[in-house]
Amino acid sequence: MSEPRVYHNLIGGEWVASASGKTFESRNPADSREVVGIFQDSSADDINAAVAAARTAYPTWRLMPAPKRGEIMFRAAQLLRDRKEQYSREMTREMGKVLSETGGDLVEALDMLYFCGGEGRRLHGQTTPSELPNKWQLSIRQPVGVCGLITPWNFPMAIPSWKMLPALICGNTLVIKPAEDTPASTYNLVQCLIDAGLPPGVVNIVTGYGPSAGQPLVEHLDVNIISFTGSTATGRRVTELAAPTMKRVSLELGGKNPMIVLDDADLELALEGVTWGAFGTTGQRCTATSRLIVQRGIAQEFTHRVVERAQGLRVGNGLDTDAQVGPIINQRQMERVLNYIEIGQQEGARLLCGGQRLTGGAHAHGWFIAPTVFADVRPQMRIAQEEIFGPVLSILTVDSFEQAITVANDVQYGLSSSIYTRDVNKAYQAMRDLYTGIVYVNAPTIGAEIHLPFGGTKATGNGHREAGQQALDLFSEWKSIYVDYSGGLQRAQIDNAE
Ligand code: UN1
Repeated sequence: MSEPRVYHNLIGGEWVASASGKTFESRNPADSREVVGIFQDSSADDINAAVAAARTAYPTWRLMPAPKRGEIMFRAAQLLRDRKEQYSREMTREMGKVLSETGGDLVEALDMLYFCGGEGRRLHGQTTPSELPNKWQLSIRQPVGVCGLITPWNFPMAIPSWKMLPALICGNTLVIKPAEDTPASTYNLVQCLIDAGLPPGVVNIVTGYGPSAGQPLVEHLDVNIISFTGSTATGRRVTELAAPTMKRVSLELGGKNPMIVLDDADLELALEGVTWGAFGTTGQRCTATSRLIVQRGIAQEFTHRVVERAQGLRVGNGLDTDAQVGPIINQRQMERVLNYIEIGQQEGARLLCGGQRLTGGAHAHGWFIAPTVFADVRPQMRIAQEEIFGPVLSILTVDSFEQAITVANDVQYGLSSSIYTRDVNKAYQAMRDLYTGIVYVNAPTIGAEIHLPFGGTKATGNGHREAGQQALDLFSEWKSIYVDYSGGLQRAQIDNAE
């Protein structure tokens, strides 16, 4: 095995070691003997230098015409496409998910490059008539300044792209702190931008842990926006830390996403959907299907078929083309998932399959958990309420459509939801009544596209949305402009009332 690469922080266009000289290792979750890379263990000094570099780059970047900023993204997209195979492999080594999924993660970043590149020629505002003659008015977006971006490990390239690219196209500069488990993919995406002509200091990368590197970024007086994706508990902490500086904070947090399957559903389709929604990405998506709410008439048969599917899934190293489900990201997270499985059993749910760590053979050195299904789950059990973030599906049985909607909504989260039915009236009622940021009909809870807003209600966030044109609202301030070409003082209507 070759020597692991040493990655440096990117500050003002230079690759630099952390001020303290400390580093940390990122290891392959499918084989923890393998060091994927060595990264800088950064602290406030490094964050301060990176924020200063972003601030220095800001005046020039702000004034670069937005279509030109977009052209850099189009060129970067071409490079990213050319490097897809290599970068996907590197992503599987650091994050664990299977190659087809890391390829998809990269494609999501590619889509975002094209989408935001295109926004460079739109960034639409409004023009409106005036109350007065010979007067013209419009609204435009202006950038906000320096953005601090803190990203999670489950989408190592897609989520950094969701945050970086809208920030950049609006004319902001930024500092990104990627998750300590998966920083390499952020480097790969940024390398494409640099090779495409991104000026120094516009994007700065600082790696490290939450308390030592994330916190000083959140608290920094010269950072205008924080965009964070992660757990609800950390999101709450980010809000508290940012509050004294009055900066804008966007949070993308947990989910406990339900899939409803009614008696009249196409069961084969629903089966495909729940298998993918619950066990794709090893259940480590904030959109993962973690509750299956089935109507009583089909509950027994459908549960049986779900278990059969779950047992048939091949768990292994994501680089192995035969594997369908990869490992859990790290030991701590694996133990957390196993702990939830224990809680489920103590609460009286019926464990139908999985439930244990896989060891020996190809699993000997990784963090693998067998796809797990619980039945007889009641709505108030912890495994029906709390985000597990692993390959664990809780099945709840209900008597009616109405009860299904009530149970679906009765959690603290509101990211994604789904319903399988052939009844068009029920489908429309569900679209109206499921109180989540994303609703799917006859599709699982995962698979959002980047040109629609992404985010959730309640404890899933704080009202902002990522992706889509809504992402631009986070990264810009509106400016309304009035131009009077009458040659005289015209008082506004409110100052001129009869
Ligand atoms: C996440 O898990 O944080 O909708 C993002 C999806 C993906 C993104 C998930 N496009 O499943």
